[in-house]
Amino acid sequence: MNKLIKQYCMELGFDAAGITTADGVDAEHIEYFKGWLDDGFAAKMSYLHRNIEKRFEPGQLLKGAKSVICVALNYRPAAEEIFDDTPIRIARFGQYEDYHPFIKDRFFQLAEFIKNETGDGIRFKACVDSAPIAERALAQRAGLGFVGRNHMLINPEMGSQFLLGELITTLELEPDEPFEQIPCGDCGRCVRACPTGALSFDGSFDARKCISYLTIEEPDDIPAEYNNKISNRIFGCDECILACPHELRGAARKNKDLKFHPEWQNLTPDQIQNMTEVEFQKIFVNSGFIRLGLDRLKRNCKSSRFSL
Ligand code: B12
Ligand code: SF4
Ligand code: SF4
Repeated sequence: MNKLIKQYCMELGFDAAGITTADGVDAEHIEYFKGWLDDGFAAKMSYLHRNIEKRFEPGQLLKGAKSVICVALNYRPAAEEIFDDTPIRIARFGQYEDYHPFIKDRFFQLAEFIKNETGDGIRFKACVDSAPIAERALAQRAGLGFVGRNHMLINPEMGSQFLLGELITTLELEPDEPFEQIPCGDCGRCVRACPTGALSFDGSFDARKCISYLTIEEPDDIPAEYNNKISNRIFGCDECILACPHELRGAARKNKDLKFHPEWQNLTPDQIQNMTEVEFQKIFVNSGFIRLGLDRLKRNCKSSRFSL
């Protein structure tokens, strides 16, 4: 059954799939996560303080859960799709249509496929990003990669430009071997590449300083001290990913169904400042920008940042 499921995941356009049990995540992850919250590193992401038990216990999200099917969707653009020196910079994942419904749709197809193979009675819960679930920890346990000093789940063959999703199920499946940690050792490229000092050599990560947090999650004004460090990044940041030597081997995405809009980076800050709500909805339809909203997008395009 595992082989059939993984084959079907590839047919659905995922780039890797692994299976783990629905057992709770190791206590050290819970401790690490709680310590991270206590240190204030989660900034204003209050939702991370809620549902802590669910986050580490897939069985709390689906009664009777036995297994978790973890998938990775490669979003690395091909070399010819990458534009430099654009007026604004958008993190690569943000240049695509919203990946949440995209992965969920494929999970619904996967669930149908499994039901057809096993008979009715099996139940499922599809999780992509927004569910309270420790995605990187489960993906590591399902054999998809290890967590690097940059906090990304890294697969030595793919790098880390991939998105994660989990299909929790009541079906009992043979779990894969967890991915063994590859030590980062003396390498600290991600730490040095981070424009704001959000990452530290000791492995800590402070979301309050992270450009991805400041441009996507921060609800209020962005502290002016970050202006020149954020520069023309208006949605997310990729520096700690691109600096990682594990990125060198990764191939470009195979799945071209996830709509890609690198041309958004040719919008100028002035065009965004003058954009109406109707124009915003039309340009960014079905993308992560809709959740950000036009007001915060304009905030991210403050002229003070572009003149530095
Ligand atoms: C909150 C969040 C953010 C926050 C905080 C980021 C962070 N590092 O925590 C912000 C807004 C800053 C953010 C940014 C980004 N995010 Co984000 N984010 C999430 C979310 C919703 C929760 C992550 C979380 O629980 N953070 C809390 C910290 C403590 O968890 P963690 O760093 O993942 O560490 C866990 C383990 O790795 C482990 N661990 C880590 N270090 C150590 C050390 C020790 C000693 C131990 C024991 C354990 C341990 O313990 C933790 C608990 O299990 C997940 C989706 C999800 N539901 O999981 C996506 C997710 C992690 N994000 C994702 C992405 C793509 C990004 C960005 C690359 C987007 C961008 N280009 O701007 C950046 C990357 C920034 C970075 N270097 O992490 C992907 C990552 C895919 C991958 N290959 O790893 C996810 C999985 C979403 C998805 N479904 O694909 N994100
Ligand atoms: S996403 Fe950017 S700001 Fe955030 S930790 Fe990585 S390099 Fe630093
Ligand atoms: S850049 Fe170096 S230290 Fe950072 S995650 Fe990659 S291997 Fe680890």
